[in-house]
Order: sequence, then C-alpha cells, then structure tokens
Amino acid sequence: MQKRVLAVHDISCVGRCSLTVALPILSAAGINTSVIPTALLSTHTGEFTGYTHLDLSDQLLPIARHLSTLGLGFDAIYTGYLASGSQTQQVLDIIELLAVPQTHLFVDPAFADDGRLYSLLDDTMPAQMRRLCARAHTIVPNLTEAAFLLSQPYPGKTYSPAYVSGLAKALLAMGPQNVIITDVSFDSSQTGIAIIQQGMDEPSFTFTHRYPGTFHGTGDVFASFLLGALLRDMTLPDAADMALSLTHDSIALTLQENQPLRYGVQFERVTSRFLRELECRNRQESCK
Ligand code: PXL
Repeated sequence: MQKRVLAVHDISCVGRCSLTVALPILSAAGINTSVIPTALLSTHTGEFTGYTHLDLSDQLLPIARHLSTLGLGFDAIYTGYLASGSQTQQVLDIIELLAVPQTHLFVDPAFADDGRLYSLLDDTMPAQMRRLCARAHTIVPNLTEAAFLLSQPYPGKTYSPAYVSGLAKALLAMGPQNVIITDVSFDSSQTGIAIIQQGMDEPSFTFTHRYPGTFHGTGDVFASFLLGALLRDMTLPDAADMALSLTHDSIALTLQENQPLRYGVQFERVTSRFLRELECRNRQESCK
C-alpha cells in the first residue's frame, strides 16, 4: 500500500525549507503527502528582510476537523516550523483528530539554530514544543533546540561527547522512542548526528565532512529524507546515515555551483540517488 503522510509546516514561497522541501522529498520516496500549512511567508526568516508573514492559526483546526471526516489513516504526521508557541497546542489537537494507532508522530522542533530562536518566535516556544516532543515517536532537534527544549543554555561551539549524550538521554526521558540530534560537531571539519532509541544506554554518533557556513533549510532536508527512508522500512540508523549523506551532498553541490546560500541547498539534485538507494535496499542489493 502506498504510504500517506500529513506534513504540518509553513509555506515559505522562496528559500527551500518546510513544505517546499518536505513535499518533493516525500513524493520522491513514493509517499502521498497531504499538508496543513501553519503560516505563509514570502521567504524564510533566516537571511532575508522585508518578508511577508501570515499566521494561519485560525485555519489549522477547521482544516483538521474537515480532514477527520475523510477517514484517511495517515502513516505519519510530520510537524515542522510553527508560527507560535500556542500553535503547538493546536498541533496536539490535530494529532488527536487525525492520528490512528499506526501513525508515526515525527516532530522536527524547527524553532532555533546557532544559539538563537528564529526571528519571529518568542521564548514561550521551547516549553510549548517540549509538550509536542513528549507526545512524538521521533524527534529531530538540532543542538540548539535540544539545549533549549531542556531549558539549558546554548553550549556554544565547544562541548564534549558526554554533554551531547546527556542531552540525548534527557530528551529520550521526555517520552519519544527515538531522538536524533543534528548539527553535532566536536571539531570544525566534521558535523554529524547523535542517535538514541529507547533501550539504548548511550547514543551512537555518525559524522560527515563539515563545510563552513550557514545552510538554511538543511534541518528540513535531513528530516524529510529521514522520514521518507523510515516509511520505506529502513532501520533508524540506516535511514539517518543515508539522510546525513544526502544532506551533505546537497550542500556540496550547492557550493560547487557557488549559489547564494540564503536560497537553501540543491536537494533536488540528490532525489534520484535517494530513490535509487531506497530501491536497491528494498531488493537487498549492494547500493554501490
Ligand atoms: O526550518 C527552517 C525554517 C522554516 N520556516 C521558516 C523559517 C525557517 C528558518 O529560518 O524562517 C519560516
């Protein structure tokens, strides 16, 4: 049966993040993706000024109530950027209305990076997002979000594996089955992820080459490849490794073309590799 996802993120018209990333990546994996947009912006808020912003809070529950009459039975509900802390309660209500027992609740907290909350958000967000993360099966915070969700200060650029392990274990204790912390870097030439699942004592780490710079939307690119691969029945560690490698390649291709980084990364150029790897893994062949 074809898988079905509900993606609850903003639409940023330009700048490759949120729904303009989630939809094409999940579609490439053969997944039928429906949406509930949380806000409509002309661009993301990271490196642009003068953007428009329409908060769609008054639409979320009317849309969800109508969808609940359709009996769709989503395989996953995938949440990302929310317009405000109070939208997290609406997302919890959407989950009540639309989740069925097999629905995988996949939460990308998407509210901060590099030690700072995103421009339009206020400091009510981390505590509110914590409630949504506690309800999730899988959460994918970056290192800043992980610290903020635990009411800890951002550690800056220097921290130890034991510190990240502590964050991962504390997030797991909030309730999710799986925690993947992104943007983990113990030396400036490498970046990677920490993964921990219920039943594990310590997280495992995977790293790749790190390019200097800020790459907008790469959290969304990583999360979308990861969810796509999980819904195609890859294990969490394999899916996360593949998502990390595809995100790395999206950045590398963007840098090779010397493109302005505020427009996001060229994930479109790796979706064919994504599909190829999904298909050869399903046939249990070597993917090289
Ligand atoms: O997930 C990144 C993101 C999504 N949506 C909006 C953003 C950002 C990051 O800045 O501003 C509107």
